Amino acid sequence: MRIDVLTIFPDMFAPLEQSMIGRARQAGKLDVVITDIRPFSASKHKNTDDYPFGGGAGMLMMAQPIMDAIRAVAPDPYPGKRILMSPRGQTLTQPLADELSRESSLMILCGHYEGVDERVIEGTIDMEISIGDYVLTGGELPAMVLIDCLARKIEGVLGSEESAETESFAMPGLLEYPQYTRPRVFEGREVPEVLLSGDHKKIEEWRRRQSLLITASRRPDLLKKAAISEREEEWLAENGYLLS
Ligand code: 4F9
Repeated sequence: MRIDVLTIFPDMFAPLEQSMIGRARQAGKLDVVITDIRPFSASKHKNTDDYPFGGGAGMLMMAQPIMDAIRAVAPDPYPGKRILMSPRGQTLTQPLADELSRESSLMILCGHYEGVDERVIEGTIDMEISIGDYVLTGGELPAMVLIDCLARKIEGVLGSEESAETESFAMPGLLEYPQYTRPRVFEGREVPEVLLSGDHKKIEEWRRRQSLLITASRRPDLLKKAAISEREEEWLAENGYLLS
């Protein structure tokens, strides 16, 4: 997958050189190209922002530098989706990430200041994506969240064990059960006995029930969409969690 990122802060994308994403890029499984918008500015001082017509607080990203940057990196017609990270976009969910992961090319524009000249959006943006209902200083961190979410869907980016797990816990699903590693006792806290029993059927049942309880208590909204049996629903009710 090829991802073009347009930003006025290219150095913010250093985290994408680390860890699994860094390795995926090194291995040629993921091609992320960061383009600095500023050199495309036609103004003497390479400005990328200006005051909004009609007044109001803050500055807007100007159309010209962005449009010229897009024309430089994105073929026309564009073979994938051109995305603006924006609080007014559709919320990023696992199903949306799954859908986007099937594209061969994506372009991600990182908004800044108080927004982007609307004519950029009309002319070149296919979709706006938000990572949640909060305001940030810019779209760079949201872009990295989206890229991370897409990268782990690419074949060979995750270890084989992790990818297998992804399938059974794909969102919207149940939240993860508690996990423990050595030592058996840490600062007086013991690992639940069942996990040391070697009885795999019992362990699976314990884990499933823990997932059900944690999801029912913290995210009952997820539980309504999850595939759970009638018996499990009854068991949850016995434990004080009634699904309406
Ligand atoms: C973008 C917030 C996507 C949430 C961009 C300020 C943003 C954002 N999701 N906030 N610029």
